[in-house]
Formats: sequence, C-alpha cells, structure tokens
Amino acid sequence: MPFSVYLQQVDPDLAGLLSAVADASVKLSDAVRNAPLRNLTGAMDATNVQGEIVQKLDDYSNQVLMDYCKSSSACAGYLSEENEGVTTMNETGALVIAVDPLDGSSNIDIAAPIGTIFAIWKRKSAVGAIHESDFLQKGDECLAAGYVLYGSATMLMLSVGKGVQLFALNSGTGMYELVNNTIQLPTKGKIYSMNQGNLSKFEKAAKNFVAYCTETDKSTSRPFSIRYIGSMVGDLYRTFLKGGVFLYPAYEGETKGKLRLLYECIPMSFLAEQAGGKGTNGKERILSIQPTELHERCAIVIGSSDLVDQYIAFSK
Ligand code: P6P
Repeated sequence: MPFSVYLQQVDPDLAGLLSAVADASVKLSDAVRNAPLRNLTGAMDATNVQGEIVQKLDDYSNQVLMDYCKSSSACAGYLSEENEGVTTMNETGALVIAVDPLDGSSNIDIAAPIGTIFAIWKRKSAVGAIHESDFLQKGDECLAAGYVLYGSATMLMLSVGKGVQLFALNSGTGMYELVNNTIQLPTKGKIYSMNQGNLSKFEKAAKNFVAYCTETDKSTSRPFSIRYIGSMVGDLYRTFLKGGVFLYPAYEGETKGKLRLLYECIPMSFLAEQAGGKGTNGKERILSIQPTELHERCAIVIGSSDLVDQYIAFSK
C-alpha cells in the first residue's frame, strides 16, 4: 500500500503534516546518501542550543524540515533540537511538531545509521503565534509519532495511535510503501543496548541491570549480547524488530539522562507502547511525564516489556 493511500484513513490535518514530513525525509535520504559528494559531511563553525557542534547535515536537515512543515497549512508550530525556541509556521494551523532533524549525527562521517525523529500534538492555544506551552504536553496527549531510519534502507516507522506501521522507501519511485501493518515489539529479548563505557557513572539500577544481563543463566538465555551503534534511531529500529532493551540511564545522583524528552524519548516511547513494549525513565512511564522545558533531558529505558520491568525492579 502506498503511503498516500494509508494517509486517506488519517485525519486530514494530521495526514497533511505527516505527508510533508515524509516528503522531507525523501529529500534527506538522498542528501545523507550523497553527503560526501555534496560537501555535507563535517561540522559547521557553530554550536546548537545544546552546546553541541553542529554538523553540516544537521543544519541542512533542520532547514529542509522547517520548509516542508511550513508547506503544511496544518502545522502551526515547530520545535527542533537545532533551534533554541519555538517557531510559528502557520498561525491558523491546528498542530505542532517536535523534531530531532538528524539524530545520531556523530555517525554521519562514518556512514552509520542516522535518522529523523518526530512527535505531533494538537496545539493548545487558539490561533496566532505559537507558544512554548503548546509543546509542553505529555506523551499521552500525542496524536502521532515516528522516525525515519537512513540505514541500508530508508524506513519510516509511524503510529497515529492505532498500532505501529512500517514503510520502506522505494528508491525507484521515491515513494514509501507499507511493509508491515502491525509492528509488535517482542516482550522478551536477548540484546541490551547502552554505552557501557559510562557504567561507573550510571545510577545503581543500571549497574545491577548490566550484572543481570551478563550473568550466565541458560533458562533465561543469559548472558545477553550487547549491541550499540551510538545512534538512537538505529539501536531502536533493531530493538523494535528483534526485541531487547535500549538504555540511556541517569547518572548516579541525578534524575535526567542525556536524551531529550520531547523529540527523542516521547516519540520513541509512544511507538514502543503502541507496539506492545514499554518506555520508562527508570521510575515512571515516559508518556506520563509532564514536560517543563523545551529541551529538557530524560533518562530512558525502552524496549521489551519483560526487560524494562526487570530494570524497574532494580530501581525499587
Ligand atoms: P553516547 C546521538 O548523539 C544521541 O543523541 C543518540 O542518537 C544516541 O543514542 C546517543 O546520543 C549516543 O550517546 O554518549 O553513547 O555517544
């Protein structure tokens, strides 16, 4: 089924914005694959609001997504990891979108998987200029979320609240086609995914969980394997399809992690729950968290429900 046919069953405003994001991702897929030939690798002489060095492709991706989102009359506001504040797109629009334009950009120069992550809410304010408060909404209020993986194939994983669908980009036609109508995140898994180099800094529950994963116990297929790309989209695409758990926990004595709540942890947790998995910060469901700042960070443990529950048990 072509993506355009799938969108016919979706609310028209939401369908319009999803179509714009998908069209932007087709352009980004081409840019990612040809970056070395278009002088799009390497860094700019700039740092973003996070204090991170901006890769050329980060900036390009953000500009493309802003242009395409603005082309959708339903899009009232835009929030991005690359922008300090919120941007009004169309004052009469009904929706707002939070985006990580190119997640995993440290992998751009080594041709490893990277991706675009997004979450969409209904604006809370009436018409007119958009407000920060329009974005400070719980994941439980989310209308849709998804990501595009620029990997060996370009894949769009999406949920509008009716399960999770997976689309593949047909490089011949430049169109997405449905390849799985009901993604199910396996309840069990044998893979854990984290930057274990930071283990000594992570909270005690993480240390206990890694000890659990690396113990020998044939009845529970342990020790598990560790797989870590350093790109959330790539690590979670594998987790959704094969099961397992991805972790970026809080450091000892802290409550927040490295990843961003609004445009990384909420969209991924929305997808995970729609697919039968779980997403927690170690203490509570990520979709229940009330955001208070646009770029606030969040600890995340996400994937197979049995493994997420095991982590939560270590957090008690
Ligand atoms: P670390 C990429 O920079 C990112 O935001 C996620 O895509 C990825 O999971 C994480 O950070 C990697 O962080 O500290 O392991 O390099």
